[in-house]
Amino acid sequence: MSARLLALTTSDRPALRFGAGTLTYEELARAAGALAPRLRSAGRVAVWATPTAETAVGVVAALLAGVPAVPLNPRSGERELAHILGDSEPGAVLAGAGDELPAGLAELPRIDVDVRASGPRASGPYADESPDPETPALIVYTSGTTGPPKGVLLSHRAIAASLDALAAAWAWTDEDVLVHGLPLFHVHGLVLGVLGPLRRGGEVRHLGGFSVEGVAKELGEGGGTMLFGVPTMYHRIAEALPHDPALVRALTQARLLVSGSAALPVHDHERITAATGRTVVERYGMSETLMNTSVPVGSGPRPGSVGLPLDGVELRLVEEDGSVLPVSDGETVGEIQVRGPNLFTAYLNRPDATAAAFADGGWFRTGDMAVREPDGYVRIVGRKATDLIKSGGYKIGAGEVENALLDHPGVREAAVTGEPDPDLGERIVAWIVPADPADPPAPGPLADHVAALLAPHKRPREVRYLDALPRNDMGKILKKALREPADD
Ligand code: MCA
Ligand code: AMP
Repeated sequence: MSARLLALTTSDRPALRFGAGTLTYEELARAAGALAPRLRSAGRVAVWATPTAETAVGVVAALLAGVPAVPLNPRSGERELAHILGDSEPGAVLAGAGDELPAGLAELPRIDVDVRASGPRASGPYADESPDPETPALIVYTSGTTGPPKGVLLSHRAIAASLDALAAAWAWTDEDVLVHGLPLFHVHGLVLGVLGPLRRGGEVRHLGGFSVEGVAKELGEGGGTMLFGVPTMYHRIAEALPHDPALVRALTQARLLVSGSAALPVHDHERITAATGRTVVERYGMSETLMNTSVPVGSGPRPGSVGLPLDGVELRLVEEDGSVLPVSDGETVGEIQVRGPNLFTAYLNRPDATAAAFADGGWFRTGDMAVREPDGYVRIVGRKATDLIKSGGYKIGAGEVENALLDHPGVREAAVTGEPDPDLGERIVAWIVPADPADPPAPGPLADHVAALLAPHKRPREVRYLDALPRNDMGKILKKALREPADD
């Protein structure tokens, strides 16, 4: 593993393309090199993570400076933003010159990222000398079942190890041009989707935002070789394929189509393969572990499987009582636990949660339930916590949405569940006991309320009204009972 995370060179090959603007490796090195010295005293820097070159340059500058970057969802609501800022205590916020920042960031010194700055070539620990691989590179926030999101500390070591293991599984090289439209405040879009190509010396073309048209254009005539997306994106592609010959051609030409962040339904796998002859490769990861498994490139179609452990990753399935499953029979279900250089360092400020996340021997408990086929391939069958919802590839804790709903004056009681959704995988459903049954709050304002406090992707897509929530003798809400009436 190279000590340096990024392949910053003097080459005039393209590194980043966002829309019409391209930065070569030389330009990236100069822009980030100009910015990095201004960050060294910041302690940590927040990055207003719009899907732009400014975000990529800001993160690269922070890496060069050896300062952890905290990517912020630019659609963060006020409560979520206040929590992340209070928890991570950044010394400055990086943003594009034209970005309008919310009031919650007003107290923080602002540094505008100039992607055309031409400072000295990158200098500092990551250009001149071997960094300490344990240096934190990123702090990425991820939801739990209850409470506010936790900050996941990711080191240079973990990111480099995971990206190199993916490169081995996917034959990913500097010749690859990666196309995607993922948000840049999570591991998928930022670590795999931006740092991945930059580590290989290849190129990323970001669509600005996901669209089927953008994929067809950049993978087709644009010459993209790889596509990364969440299942919702592949579902939308599968829907469009029958009416879009240019999209069929684009996918057929691509070297590698990768899906992750949630399970890609077999039906969507099959529709894409039937239309293009291509198989979508699934990989399985988490903010805390980066990538754990992947279907190796060239292994043939394995819809429904997340493949084999990546290089360096140890994986085991564990029963409820902690005993390790000795069988690979494609039937016996256990929790996936992993160990390896790809793992995070800790949850920021949460030694309790960090300790609870590991079993003896340094095994991380993923909470994902799976079976192992006789040939070692892993198939995820569910999740331990029903209070974690995956919607559009975003992990959302039922508890944080419930707390936000309870802050609405029209809500007396609230419970949140996830229900199957053909597009989003799961959609958030809010079950509400109104404060005034004669005048219940309408679904739209409730969704807006959650979007404004937390983030738009955490808003309920459906609201159901009840006279009382079903509870057991202890007063605990019986979420299973909430699902049943809707199924009738
Ligand atoms: C809608 N909008 C609103 C409201 N309603 N804004 C404020 N208040 C409201 N009430 C806005 C949204 O912000 C958005 O704006 C637009 O309307 C559409 O919103 P929505 O319907 O939520 O979007 P969508 O079309 O359903 O999005 C689907 C998506 C998205 C594009 C697939 O879910 C997505 O980008 N998912 C990726 C998630 C991801 O990267 N996960 C990785 C984490 P606008 O259109 O302007 O944005 S998992 C991970 O990292 C691990 C390691 C892994 O394994 O990968
Ligand atoms: P996050 O905490 O947002 O990083 O999401 C991590 C979770 O996404 C994992 O624990 C899994 O539940 C889920 N996940 C990621 N990739 C896959 C996949 N290919 N198939 C099924 N679930 C996945």
